[in-house]
Formats: sequence, structure tokens, C-alpha cells
Amino acid sequence: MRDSWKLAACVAGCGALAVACDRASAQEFLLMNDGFPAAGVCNPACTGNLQMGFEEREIGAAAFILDERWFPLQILNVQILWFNNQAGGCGAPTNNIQEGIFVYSDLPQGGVADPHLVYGSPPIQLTAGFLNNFDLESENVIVENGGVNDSILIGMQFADGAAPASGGVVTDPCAATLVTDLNGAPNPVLSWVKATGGPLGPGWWPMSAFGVSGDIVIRAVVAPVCYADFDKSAGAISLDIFDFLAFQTAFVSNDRLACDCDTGTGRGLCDIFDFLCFQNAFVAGCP
Ligand SMILES: [Ca+2]
Ligand SMILES: [Ca+2]
Ligand SMILES: [Ca+2]
Repeated sequence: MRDSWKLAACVAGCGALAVACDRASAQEFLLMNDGFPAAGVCNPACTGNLQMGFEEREIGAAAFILDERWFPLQILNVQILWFNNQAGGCGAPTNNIQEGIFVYSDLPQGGVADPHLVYGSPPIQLTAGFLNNFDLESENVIVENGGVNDSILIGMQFADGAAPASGGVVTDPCAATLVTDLNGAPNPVLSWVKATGGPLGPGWWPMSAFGVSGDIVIRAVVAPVCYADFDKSAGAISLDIFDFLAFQTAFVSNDRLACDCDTGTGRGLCDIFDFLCFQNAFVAGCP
């Protein structure tokens, strides 16, 4: 990534995406750092920054900082906002096939070394203007643990960016690219670039190091492999009274993992249905 050559653009109608939440066997959670509407419906418009500085082979990634209760977890869907400067007179972009989606456990530790790689997809086909949804459920992508930071990192690698690796300048101003939001970034380690070169040199860098203040719009739908296992002290995947107590503690503190067990009354709302949901999950047991 050469610079944060940014272009404010209308990303209207950035996809009407329904997230499936009704699987009987697992609790699913949408992980997102960005400030776009969760359902991806922008009415009348969403605005973001097109990050045009990506070069071939570079990766833009979102990190999700969790805690040990979430693991092991399965990545069910990855969602990527992909857009070009249509508001500036560009037609449909021609660079809609990119290298792939990569899932890592833990955060980058600095330098060129990747965090532990969990999954890499084949090349992906994107559609500009939409929050592209990639269903990975059949790929059985399991993150056993989140490393020392209890985190996952999900990136898209460019095969065809707006800035070719040889030049370092934007040669295709109508190329589609990854988007960041405009309402700031609460945490500088949530959005990352794996650079091949540029002013900071090759390696993993927070996007803020390039002057980007927003959050990258890459999201994931995940499901803990054993949702009810809130207390890990008895060893991996074992259910006992301590899981009930840990759930109770989490519920009282409005913890998301507890209070989004049931989202029938809305996300982030803690009520009796979450208790019932937990009870059902506990009784259903673990794989
Ligand atoms: Ca933000
Ligand atoms: Ca347990
Ligand atoms: Ca709830």
C-alpha cells in the first residue's frame, strides 16, 4: 500500500444482505468493526473511503478481538464491501476477480511474518457496490484458538489492485477496491494492511500507519463450536455448573456473547429469552 490515496464516494445500496440467524444447532454472531448499517442496507446512501493504494499481492484485513470463550469457532460467512468510484463517472470496474480470502488466528505481530494461517480460499469473484457475501460453511473453517490476543484476522488479497506493484501510483482510478468507513476507528489494531512495499516497507501494518482513520468493511459471521461452554477451566469443551455461572455473570454485564444468544428481540438486548436460549444450548450439548 503506497499511500492512503482516498476518494470519498457514495456507496449507495451497498447490498441488502440477510444474515441467517435461525440455525437450531448453533448461535451465530456477526462480527463487524465498521459503522455501516449491520444489514448493509444504505438508505438513502452510505459513504466511505475507497482505499486505492492497494497493490497486487497486498492484503487488507479486519481483526476481531474476542476472548477465549468464543473458541473454537467456525467461520460461516465472510462479507466484503467492494466498490469503485461510480459517483465520479466510472463505469463498472474490470478488476472483480481477486486472489482470495485468508483467515488467520491472532493479530499480526509486526514484520512480514503472518499470524497462523487457518484458511485460504481460491480466487474470488466480487461484485462492485455490494457487500459481497462468501458462504464458507461447507469449507468447515475452524479457528481452534485466537492466539495470545484471542483474535481472528480476516483478509482479502489483491490480484489486481488500483496501484500496480511496479509503479506505486494509482494507474486505474476506476478500479474497485476495499472500503473504509468515515466515523473513525476506535482501535488502531482493527484494520490492517500486508504491504509488499511502499513508504513503510513490506509487512503487516495497521491501516492507521498510512493515515487511514476508518475501519475496513470486512465482516464475518461466526459460530462457537460449543456455544454453551462459557467456562473453559475444566478443559476444552466440557459442560458443567460453572458454565451456567459464567453465563450468568456475562449476562449481568451485558456481554454480547450472552445477550445475543437470542436475537429475536433485537441485537444487544439481554432478556429472559437469552437464558432460555442458553439453557437449550446447554441441554443440546456439544459436538
Ligand atoms: Ca469506524
Ligand atoms: Ca465448560
Ligand atoms: Ca438477546
